[in-house]
Amino acid sequence: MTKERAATIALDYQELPGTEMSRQAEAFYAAMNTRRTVRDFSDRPVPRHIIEDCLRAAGTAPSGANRQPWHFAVVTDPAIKRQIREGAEEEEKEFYNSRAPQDWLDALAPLGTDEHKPFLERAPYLIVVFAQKFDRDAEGNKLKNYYVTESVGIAIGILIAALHQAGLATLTHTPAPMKFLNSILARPDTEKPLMILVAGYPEDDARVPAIGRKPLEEIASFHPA
Ligand code: IYR
Repeated sequence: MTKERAATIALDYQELPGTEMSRQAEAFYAAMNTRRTVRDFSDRPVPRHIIEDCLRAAGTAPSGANRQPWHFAVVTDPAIKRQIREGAEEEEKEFYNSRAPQDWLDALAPLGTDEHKPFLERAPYLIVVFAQKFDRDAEGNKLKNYYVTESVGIAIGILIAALHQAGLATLTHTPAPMKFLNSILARPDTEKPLMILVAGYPEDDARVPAIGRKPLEEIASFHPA
């Protein structure tokens, strides 16, 4: 069987003048550098169209074989939020009281986290991100996806950046194991929950850990220097 190449279209691209390029790069870094992981959320509502646009942005992520192997389950219903909180706190209680080795607990100490997750009910949005290990073709046959975790990770990164640019606070929350989310949200077992992205306004008196970021010299090397 011969494989046909996909049809192509001209790339929509506008080169930036050098000064504008520098400005944009600097401004984006400055904006992203104000992002903090927040745990003190306000219950103020956020318009749904804001979340929708941020999800559209997430959906522009590159993905293995362009399979776009992500699903975002967006929860605002208080009863579903309560169920998610109960499921998560059950796992977290296990984690903090027995499952986590001491070195992991020590690593988490600066963050001040524990098994109580009130933000799962208080924040206006819980975006549960599922990775689709398989697709279904028109006949319902399983179709393998590729680089699924990488692809969904990139989409989540773009989603976090989009929500931050829209002026919202986020928290990446990963209770483990997360299988309970498939049943609460009626997602098929071909999908694996990767994370709960909590989104909303921060509480007026929100506080965050006094921790910093590694400098460029520590996170990058140039060849040649
Ligand atoms: N999932 C737990 C523990 C936790 C683990 C890591 I690694 C963190 O960076 C933060 C928390 C919790 O959410 O409390």
